Amino acid sequence: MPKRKGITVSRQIMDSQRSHPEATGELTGLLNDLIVAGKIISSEVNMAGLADILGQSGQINVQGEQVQKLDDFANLTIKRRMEQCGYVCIMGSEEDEGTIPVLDGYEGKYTLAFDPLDGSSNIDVNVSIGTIFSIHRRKSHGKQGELDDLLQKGREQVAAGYIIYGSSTMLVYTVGEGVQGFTLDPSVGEFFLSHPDIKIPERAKYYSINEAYSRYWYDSTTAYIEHLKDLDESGERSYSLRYIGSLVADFHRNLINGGVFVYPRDRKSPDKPGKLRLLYEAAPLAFLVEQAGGRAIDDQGRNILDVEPQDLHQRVPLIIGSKEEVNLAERFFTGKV
Ligand code: AHM
Ligand code: MG
Repeated sequence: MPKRKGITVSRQIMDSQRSHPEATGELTGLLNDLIVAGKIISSEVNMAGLADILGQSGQINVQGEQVQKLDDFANLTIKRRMEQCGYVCIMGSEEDEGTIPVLDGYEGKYTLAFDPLDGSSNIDVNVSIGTIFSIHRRKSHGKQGELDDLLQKGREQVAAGYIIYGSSTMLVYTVGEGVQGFTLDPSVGEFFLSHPDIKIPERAKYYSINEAYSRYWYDSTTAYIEHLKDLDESGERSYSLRYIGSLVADFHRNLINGGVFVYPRDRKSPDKPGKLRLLYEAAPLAFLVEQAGGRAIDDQGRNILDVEPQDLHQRVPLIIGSKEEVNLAERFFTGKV
């Protein structure tokens, strides 16, 4: 089906459902409900300063970090809407230690893993933040879903995406047929197709890494980043550094303009494989980047989509972005340079 700029996201989702005669409409329903949750969060994010909702709630989340009020709001908004949507059987959220059941009688055939508000350290300072989501088909046959339904490889995702609350609110998603980007027109409350068939530039303009941790980097990380900082053959500087500290915002910029984002493991916490979580941060973005022509690997050169999840909140070193730069990183990280 042709994708015309300006069509609504519901039209686009319906069109992609029509090209699959076997589809039951459940994924369409799920995405539509998730989008409503995203619009509610977007409106709350925009009101944050005014509504005096900013600031920390004082609670500590399962990752041991301070939970901020908007995180709570986003988490609750998604849980409340999706537990009764009838399309999911179990959920996992960055903010909840265990799995999240759905209401009795509303069990559906999909699972939902999400980071309700990624980039939480940026909430108070008006910097872009976002919601990341990952959808799988359930495997178990009981009534409620099980943890194992969530612990599936990224490769088996049915859909994934994010909503970024930035200078405008955008929804970027894939159902495995390319990547579509929509911009929210807040005056009518609709997402309109603004970025059809997004392709990430093959060469990166930017690299994104937290350089403050460089003293703890392993040699492979240092060598790779030093290589990026070197002048190219013509004596020019090839890259600029951009690091927002919201994965979703760093990823979005790199997706549109070309870039590579690196969050490696380091010497400070050798037992911790980086910071980012596989199920609701790395895997959904890996699905998107692959659909857009890019790549995502861990520091062993493994495709993120092939990493077997063992735990709901599992962390994974992440190298993601433009194909050529990820190929280059792979050579450094796997000792082939
Ligand atoms: P969060 O989910 O609690 O917001 O944490 C994840 C965030 C990512 O958005 C971002 O890329 C990373 O943490 C930044 O971490 P650091 O401050 O260590 O560079
Ligand atoms: Mg996060």
